[in-house]
Amino acid sequence: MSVTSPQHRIWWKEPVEKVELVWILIAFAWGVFMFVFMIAWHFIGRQNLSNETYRVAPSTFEKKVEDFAKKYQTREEGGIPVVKPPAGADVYLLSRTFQWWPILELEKGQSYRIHMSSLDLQHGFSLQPTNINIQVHPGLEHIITLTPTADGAFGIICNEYCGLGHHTMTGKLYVTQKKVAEGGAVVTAAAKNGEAK
Ligand SMILES: [Cu+2]
Repeated sequence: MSVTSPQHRIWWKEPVEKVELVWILIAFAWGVFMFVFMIAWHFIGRQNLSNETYRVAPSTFEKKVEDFAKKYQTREEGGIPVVKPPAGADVYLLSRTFQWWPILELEKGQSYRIHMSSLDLQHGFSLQPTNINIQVHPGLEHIITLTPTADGAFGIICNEYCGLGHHTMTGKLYVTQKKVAEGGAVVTAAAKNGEAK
């Protein structure tokens, strides 16, 4: 049996069925509502990272990070400085092909302002195994406020394809807990950090 031709030549120009129109309007209204509601996700369910962003020249940012690393470096791992800023400090982390620099060491329960920027291409900061992601652009300094709630060693990976070495672009973030030693002195878990998991 062959397919029969439509009865009328202009078969497609029909008025929109009322039910279809209602559904289009509902879907459109829902889309508009969700667009406006995006702001609410900053407050509900801790979903979006609230951040501040400023313009910065890559060379200026590089200098800031180097000064920061020099000031608070505690040791070195594989040629990369491990930097432990004081609680509440401004913390700097730079991304470049194909590296997150330096290694950071923060204290659990303390809030830090993390400044991030890229020296070359767009990279994606992704803190593993948590669900914290932020796009990092050259020329822009992104600042997030972070309060670690768990201690241990966290991995930083790049989740924005940035070139041939993208898959090797990893970094590290240690979160240590303040401990009171037997002698009463305050030590941090960082002391045995070389082989932190
Ligand atoms: Cu990448």
